[in-house]
Amino acid sequence: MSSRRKFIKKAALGSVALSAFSACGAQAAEAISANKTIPLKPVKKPVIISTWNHGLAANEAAWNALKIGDSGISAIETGLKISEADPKVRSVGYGGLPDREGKVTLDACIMDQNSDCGSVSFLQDIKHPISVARKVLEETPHVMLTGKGAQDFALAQGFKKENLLTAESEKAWKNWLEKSKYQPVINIENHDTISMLIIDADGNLSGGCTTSGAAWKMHGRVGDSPIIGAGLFLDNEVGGAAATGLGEAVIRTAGSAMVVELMRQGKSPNEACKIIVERIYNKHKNHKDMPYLQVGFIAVNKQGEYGGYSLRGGFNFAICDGENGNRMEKPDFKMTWKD
Ligand code: SD4
Repeated sequence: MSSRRKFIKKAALGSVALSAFSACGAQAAEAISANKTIPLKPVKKPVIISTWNHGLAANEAAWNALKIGDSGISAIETGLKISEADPKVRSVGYGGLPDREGKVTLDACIMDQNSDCGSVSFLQDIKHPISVARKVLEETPHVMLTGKGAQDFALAQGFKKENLLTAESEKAWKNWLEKSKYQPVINIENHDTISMLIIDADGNLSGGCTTSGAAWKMHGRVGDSPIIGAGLFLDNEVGGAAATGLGEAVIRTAGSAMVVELMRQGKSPNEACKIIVERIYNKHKNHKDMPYLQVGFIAVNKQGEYGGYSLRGGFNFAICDGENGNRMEKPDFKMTWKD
């Protein structure tokens, strides 16, 4: 392409991008403290929704990727890598809290508008599991790679081995070792997965999840986050959903897939998330996990409506759209931690 044609194409892209992308610039990326009623009307696309406070920085990076013309899954990867690289985020990637043997083991998955997906689980010593998951999608005939096989694949793809256990996380593990009591501390103490959904300017969906999983888990434990249908699911005809919280409960109920199926039947994202949280509550109300059970879902539908709901209070998500900027919202929840 001649440089003049390239320039014209870029300039044209720029004007489309400017109109669609004017609202979520770097300056807009300030947390608006929440409790804002989530609109039931569609918001202007693109829409990026991510779990928890660290979703704000991830959204901003994903937004900037879309703005320069990257695809939805590239934007997912770019956004989630921010949390994975941040040692202050003690629940994802580098700096994640380890298992009971002091090993940081990571789970991640990614899914695109064509329902193609890639996933890694029980991956060690690789800083960006979301990028390895994307390579599984693009470079293999498979959906999931796990453990040493996932690590060998990552190394063959040019990823480097790194020690992901920071001094802070090692200290926290040593403190835990003193009593070695296993009780998952999910969604409190800031131990939180990042799950992200994007609906791009053309209305196409993509999504991803990445996590170090439950702190002090058994060595080899895999949660919901790398499991398509549990931690993440989307159908480009309908919408997408993603989870955070006690992965075992989300797997038992095929949580994210069920949220999408309810949206297919006409439920709004908020309603669909609420119905599945109620189902999880009903299945677990007499279960041994109930005292520490937390699950939260985010969802977006094809029209650009979004929502979320959690079992217990404390859950929030970052949302960035074409008209309201990047901000935090707190969805409704069923009960408090005292209930
Ligand atoms: C897991 N769902 O491994 C993840 C943990 C999580 O907020 O979401 N924490 O079970």
